[in-house]
Amino acid sequence: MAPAKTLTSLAEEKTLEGRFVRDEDERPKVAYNEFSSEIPVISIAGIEEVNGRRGEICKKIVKACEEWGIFQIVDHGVDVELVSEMTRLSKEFFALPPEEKLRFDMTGAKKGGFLVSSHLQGEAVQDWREIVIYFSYPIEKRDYSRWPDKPEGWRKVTEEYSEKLTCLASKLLEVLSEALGLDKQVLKTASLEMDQKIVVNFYPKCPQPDLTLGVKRHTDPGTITLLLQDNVGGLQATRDNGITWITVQPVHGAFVVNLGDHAHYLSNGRFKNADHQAVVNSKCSRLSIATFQNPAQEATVYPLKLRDGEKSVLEEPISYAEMYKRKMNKDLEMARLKKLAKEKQLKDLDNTKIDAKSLDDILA
Ligand SMILES: O=C(O)CCC(=O)C(=O)O
Ligand SMILES: [Fe+2]
Repeated sequence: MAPAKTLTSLAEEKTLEGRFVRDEDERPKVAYNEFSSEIPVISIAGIEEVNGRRGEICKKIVKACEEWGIFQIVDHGVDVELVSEMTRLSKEFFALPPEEKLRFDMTGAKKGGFLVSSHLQGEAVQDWREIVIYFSYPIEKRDYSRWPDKPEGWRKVTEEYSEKLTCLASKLLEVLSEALGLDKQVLKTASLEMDQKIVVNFYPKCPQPDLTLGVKRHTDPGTITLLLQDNVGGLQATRDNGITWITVQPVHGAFVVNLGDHAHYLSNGRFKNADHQAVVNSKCSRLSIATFQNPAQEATVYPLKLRDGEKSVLEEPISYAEMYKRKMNKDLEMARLKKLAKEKQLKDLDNTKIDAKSLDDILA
């Protein structure tokens, strides 16, 4: 049998395998390290002090949600030591030999584990990344057999990290709920029992980074995502439908907060769902840890409040499962149309050749 292949081995090759090469219009437009400071970095120290800093912090968060659907937070209270342990263990996992990582191979719809790229959307081109996924909440749905047992200490640290990040996400949802003129628990309650999924992304250095993406352009489907990134850079955002991009400046100890489709719909479009992607580079690998807070499958997706005369962005209330299905189908349809357009282009090119040939015949 051929030796098991992960991306880490492909990183040493001179050229990029065809399955990672993106169409020209999808390729990176801005460098991984050309940082922009457009995304605000907000200190949330004192967020709980109703008669203190809370009002001022909330204003900044809400403005960022209306403009970008992305902001960064510092002074969030998650222990630095915990964050650095989580990072260390993640790096150690990806440095394991391929056969060790592939013991947790997630292909075949297994609930959690290791994947090369993420080929979940039935698309032809793959992302340049390796990932580990855990489903951490609700607790009774945890399947520890899908959590890596190496490196030592992984489970304990991950459990603690999951818990702390759920609390932090809840605090942020309270702010957003109040900003919508609702009681602070409403946004969270709308998720029924909130799910949490952690995706650890490892992007090995890439032989031809200009031709590919670490994660293709997307919006996260859920409510809110807390992303921890190292100091390399690669997260990019657009707010003009992919025409211009900015690279988010890595800030040590910060979490990047992304709003997802669920929050966008519940706020009736007032909050943006962050349109983003990750690019890679040829110099070094990059690590990011995305913690997704998602509603339960049966939670209802519909604006929580409509002002007088305001029209809903959704025609009817749907379940989160239905919202997700429609999103996936739309992605697949886009991929199909793109493929058709490409085939037509090739065919037209062939016909031009035939036409030129007949012209030669006539002239002969
Ligand atoms: O690694 C990053 O910067 C982005 C990852 C991401 O968008 C995701 O995992 O959904
Ligand atoms: Fe994302």
